[in-house]
Amino acid sequence: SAYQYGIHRPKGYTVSNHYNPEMEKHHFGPTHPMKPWRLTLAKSLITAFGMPAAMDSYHARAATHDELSNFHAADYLEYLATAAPQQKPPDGSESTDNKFNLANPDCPLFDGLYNYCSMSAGGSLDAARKICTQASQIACCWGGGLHHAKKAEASGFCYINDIVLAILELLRCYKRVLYLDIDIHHGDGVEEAFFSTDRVMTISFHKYHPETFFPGTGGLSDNGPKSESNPGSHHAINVPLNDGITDDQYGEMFKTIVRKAVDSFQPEAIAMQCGADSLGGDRLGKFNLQVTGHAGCVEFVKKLRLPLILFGGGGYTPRNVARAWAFETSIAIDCHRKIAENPRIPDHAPWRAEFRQESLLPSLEEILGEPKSNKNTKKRMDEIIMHITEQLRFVNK
Ligand code: V1P
Ligand code: CA
Ligand code: ZN
Repeated sequence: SAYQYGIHRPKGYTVSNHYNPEMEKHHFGPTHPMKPWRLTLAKSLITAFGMPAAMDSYHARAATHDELSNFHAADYLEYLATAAPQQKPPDGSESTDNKFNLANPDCPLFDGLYNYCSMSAGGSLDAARKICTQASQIACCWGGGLHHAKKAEASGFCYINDIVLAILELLRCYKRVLYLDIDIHHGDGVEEAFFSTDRVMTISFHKYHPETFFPGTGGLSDNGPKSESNPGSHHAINVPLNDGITDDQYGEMFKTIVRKAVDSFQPEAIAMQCGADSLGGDRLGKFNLQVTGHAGCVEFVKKLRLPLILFGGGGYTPRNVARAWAFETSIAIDCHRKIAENPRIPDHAPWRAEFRQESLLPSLEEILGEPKSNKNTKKRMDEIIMHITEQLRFVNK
């Protein structure tokens, strides 16, 4: 099918894909929204359209305990590696589980948890190393992107922060790294990890509604600890959005803000979390983005021609998550125009019936049912851009 679609290696640069299919076998529990099986569907589309012919595919190894300890606390890792699945905290009493925020409905202890986490991180670390040695110019790790994990705490379906680990690796060879996060949730774990350095700028776009929407952080004026002595001051950018944002509005915000940030910060590499829960019809998300709108952000970033890692992240309607990450892979290898011309999912795609519509790029109505009403005003979007423009005055490199 690579032949059928005319898919070949892009000229002048190399793309790599870092993935361990063992990840698919892990289950958070029957009612939990995080389904590693969405990775199976993404793989189905990527292979059915013949994309592996155009990139270097690496079987991601598991990250070592030592590698994980570059960010995470030793006692937390120790506990993650040894905690028994389904362990219930004793009634009413404080337990170790509470200390690390484990064994709650968001972050259950499941069978093989430590393996799952270390494979996710292994892929992201491999990706970062290929970017460092310039063996790849774009590296994809759709099994990564777990942006909420903290140094010694699990949070929001994330246990190990593979993104922080990968950025730490990038910082060995690049002076400044820009982190972009289009998951519908605030990228709080990554933001916090780099609060005190001016070598990483973080920008998260997210739904912000502190009382009702997880994690409740990431307001427009939350730009990290501000002090004369903190070089990281002003380097955390937040774009708080409301329900129902559309492709046009989101794309405009994304391009305007990223363009300005790149001009001021002058990054040498980019790490981008592509959480697909910002798509319309997501089980947890509330935005109206289509696959083409979501992927338009990736295309814009690719055109900056900086070394780039693409991570997965959230995404809770598996068939659409798979569509987004497959189409974004096609952008990386520059065959998205060919695929958009004939987006019909090939007959031989594994699990084809699971995709419901035949198209890789179904319309908003097809993936959404009813679109959410758009609660984002032009006035508020302008205020956000104004605030960020002011903030960036402090960041001239
Ligand atoms: O809202 C919460 C917690 C529960 N409240 C006490 C606060 N948790 C959310 C977590 C969302 C995590 C998103 C992760 C990511 O950014 C990156 C991978 O996408 C939550 C939700 C929700 N609707 O926001 N947890 C659950 N739903 C949930 C539902 C069923 C079973 C387990 C968890
Ligand atoms: Ca985000
Ligand atoms: Zn999310």
